[in-house]
Amino acid sequence: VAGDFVLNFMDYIVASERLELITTCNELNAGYAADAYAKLRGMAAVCVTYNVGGLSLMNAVVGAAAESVPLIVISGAPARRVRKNRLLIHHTNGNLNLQLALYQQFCPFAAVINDPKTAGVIIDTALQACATRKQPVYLELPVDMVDEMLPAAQFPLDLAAKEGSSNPEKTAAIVDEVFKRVLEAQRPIILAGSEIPRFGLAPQLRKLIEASGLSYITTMGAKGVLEESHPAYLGTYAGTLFCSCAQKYLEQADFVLNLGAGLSDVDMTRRENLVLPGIAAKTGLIQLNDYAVGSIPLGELMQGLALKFYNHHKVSSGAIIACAAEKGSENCAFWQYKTDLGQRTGCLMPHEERPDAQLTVGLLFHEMRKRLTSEMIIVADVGEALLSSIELPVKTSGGYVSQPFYLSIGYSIPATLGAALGGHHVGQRIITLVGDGALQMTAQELSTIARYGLNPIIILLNNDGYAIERAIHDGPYNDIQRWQYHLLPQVFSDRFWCSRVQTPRAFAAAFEKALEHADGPSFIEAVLDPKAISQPLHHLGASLGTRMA
Ligand SMILES: Cc1ncc(C[n+]2csc(CCOP(=O)(O)OP(=O)(O)O)c2C)c(N)n1
Ligand SMILES: [Mg+2]
Repeated sequence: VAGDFVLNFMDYIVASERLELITTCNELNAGYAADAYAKLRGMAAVCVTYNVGGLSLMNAVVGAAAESVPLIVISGAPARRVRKNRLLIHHTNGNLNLQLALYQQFCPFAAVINDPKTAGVIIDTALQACATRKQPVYLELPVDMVDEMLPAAQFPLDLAAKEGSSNPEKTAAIVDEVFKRVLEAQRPIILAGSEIPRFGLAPQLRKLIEASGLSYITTMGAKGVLEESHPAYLGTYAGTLFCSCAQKYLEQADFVLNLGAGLSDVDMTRRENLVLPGIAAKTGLIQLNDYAVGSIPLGELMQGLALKFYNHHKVSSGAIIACAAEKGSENCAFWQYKTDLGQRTGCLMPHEERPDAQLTVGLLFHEMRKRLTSEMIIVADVGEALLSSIELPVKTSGGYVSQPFYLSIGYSIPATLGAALGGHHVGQRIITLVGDGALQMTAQELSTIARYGLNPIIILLNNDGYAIERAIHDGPYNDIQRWQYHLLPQVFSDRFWCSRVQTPRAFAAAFEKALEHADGPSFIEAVLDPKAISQPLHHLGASLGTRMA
C-alpha cells in the first residue's frame, strides 16, 4: 500500500522488469498474500509506508515468523535529517525507533538502510538471513535514500538454502546412527513437518520414502507436501482431532523419524504428554530420543538416509513402487514396514449420499472430496475450513496452503490472492475455504483478486458465526452480523460469478459451474446447518474449553 514515505521507492518497483507490484486494500492483507505466495514459491516481499502501514502489517509478519516463512518487509521511513534533528513528523508518536524496535523482536535481521556505503552489506545480509533461515526480515528505507547510488557488489550473493553448515564426516556419522536405529525398529514411520515444504525438501522426502519403503504421516503444517495419493501416505496427524489412520500408526510406531515437525498444542490435541520414540530432526538440531546427536542440515540427513536405504535394498525406488503396486504393499518384500494400507480410506468419516438434505459441513466436504483434481490448490482459513480440509485428499505436491500454527482468522482471502498469483503461471486453480467470521475480517481483498484477473473459487462456509469459539465457550461475542454474503463480491467487481446454495446437490452444481467460469473468480456461499458441526471442531472445542476451566 502506497504512502508518502514509500512512493519514490515504488516507482522503482513499477519500472522493474523483474518485479511485479501488486497493490492490496490494506497492509495486513498484503502480508497474508505475501505469506501464501512465499509458501508456494519460496520467497516474497511486502512494501509499506511507515508505522501506519508497517504496524498494520505486523500481525501477518509475526505469523510468518511463527510458520517459518521467508518474507522481506521493506518499509519507507522519514528522511535521515528528520531522524537526526528529531523533528515531529506525521505517522509517528514521536518515537522514530518504534517500528524498527518492534520488528527486531521477531525478525532475525532488521535494520535501517541509512548509508550508501553499508547499504549493500545490509541488504545482502537481510536476503541471506531470509533465504537460509526461512524467516521474515525487515529493511527500513528512509525516503531520501531511495535515489542514492550504491557501490558495485564485491562478491556474488549465494542464496542457496542451507539450514546449517555441512560437514561430511559429521553427516555420515549421524546418518549411520539414524539408519541403524531405523533398521532395528519394528514399526518405524516418517513424520513430515512444515520444514520439509519450507526448505524445499519435498523431492528429498519422496526419494527417502521410496528408497526406504517407509510410510509417512504429515503434520497439518506439511499437509500436501507430496500428492496424497502416494501409496506411502497414511494421513495427517493432529492428536485426537481425527479418528484417522495417522493417529493409529503414529502412536503405535516404535520409531518416529520426525523430519522438520514442531508439534503445537493443536497438533497434539489431547496427546500433549505423548512422547514420540525415535528421532526429531529440525533445523540445526538432530535429537535422538532425548539426547542431541548433532546439528546437520535436514536435507543432508534425508539424502544420506535415502542413499543408505537404496544400497541396503539394492533396487531403485521405482522398483519398490512398482512392486508394491503389482503385488500389493503387504506382499512387497521391500515395503517391509508397511501395515494394512488398504484400510486407509476406511479411516475417513463415511458419508451417505443425501443430495437434497440441508447442507452440513460434512456433506459439503463429501462433495468436495469427489471433485478435487491435481490442478487445484486448496487454501483454508481457520475454523471448520481448516479442520475439515485436513481430510481432503490433496492431489498435487504443494497443493495446500493454510496457517495451521499461528491461526489468524482472515488469512485465506488475501492468501488466495498470493496463492493465485503464485500458482497462476503453472495453470493451477485455487479453491478457497473460508468461514463467515474469517471472511468478515479481510473481505475487501476479494476486490484485488478480481482486479488482477485471477480465477479462484471461494467457498464460504456460512455457519452463522464463530462456530469454533462456540464449541470452546459460547456467548453473544460469537454472534456476527448476517451479511448478504453472495451479493458482496458483486460490489467489488462484476467479474465474480456468485451463488448461494443450501443442499449438497445445489453445491455440487455450483462447484461445477464455477469450474467452467475459468475467466474470473467465483464465490459460492454455502449455507450450513450451524448445529451440525464437524467432529474435529467438536473435539478441538472440547479440548481448548477444558483448558479454560
Ligand atoms: C485475528 C484473529 N482474531 C481472533 C481469533 C480467535 N478466533 C479463532 S476462530 C474464530 C472464529 C472463526 O469463525 P469462522 O471464520 O466463522 O469459522 P467457524 O469456526 O465458524 O468455522 C475466532 C474469532 C483468531 N484466531 N484470529
Ligand atoms: Mg462461522
